Amino acid sequence: MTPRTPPDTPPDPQPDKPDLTPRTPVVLALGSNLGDRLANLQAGVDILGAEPGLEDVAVSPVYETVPAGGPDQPDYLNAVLVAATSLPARAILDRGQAAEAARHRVRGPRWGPRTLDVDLIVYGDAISDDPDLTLPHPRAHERAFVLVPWHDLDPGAVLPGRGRVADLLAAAPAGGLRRRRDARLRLPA
Ligand code: A4P
Ligand code: MG
Repeated sequence: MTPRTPPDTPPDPQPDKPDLTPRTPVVLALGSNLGDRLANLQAGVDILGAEPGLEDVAVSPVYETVPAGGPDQPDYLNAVLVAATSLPARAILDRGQAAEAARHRVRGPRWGPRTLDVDLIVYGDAISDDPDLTLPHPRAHERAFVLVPWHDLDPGAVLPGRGRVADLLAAAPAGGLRRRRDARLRLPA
């Protein structure tokens, strides 16, 4: 006979289940040198974090940086976001490109000015030479505007295949970078 449960009996307590979803550490770099640069970076952070999939998000201080390469163009604001994700790398790239589109980015000359650039710097220890998604980002190791804010967030960070960010930083061209203490990014709403 099936035992009858009285209607007022509470359900068996469920032991708290650990969340076993695998998470991959990710690092994204954001840059803007057109329009309201800080608003563009903030929109990038907000759009990246708007849907589930990025956890433990942290955003770096903001830096004013001299353009690297490309035509004559205004200075950039740059920042870095780190997180842990359950999403595939491609989905993160898609989110970054959706954020660029939302800020009406127009693709001009290579390394030219832009309202918002979102680059996927590192996805775990993945290494890929796919031109649509090269990992780690092929120029991150030599760019102070990526390494400095990343190091601010994680002084022990390692760039797969390249070594410790602290060491890369020592070798990267110094200068052309000024911390903007008056400009701060909020975590995604
Ligand atoms: N792509 C491949 N791998 C990646 C990746 N890891 N992350 C592909 C993001 N995109 C990746 O990108 C071109 C193509 O790269 C995309 O189709 C994507 O599938 P894009 O954003 O359209 O063009 P881009 O950003 O001009 O090209 P590129 O070569 O990625 O430029 P960089 O290296 O990002 O440099 N100076 C300062 N101070 N601050 C800056 O932020 N940024 C740049 C852009 C140049 N100078 C700068 C700054
Ligand atoms: Mg880019």
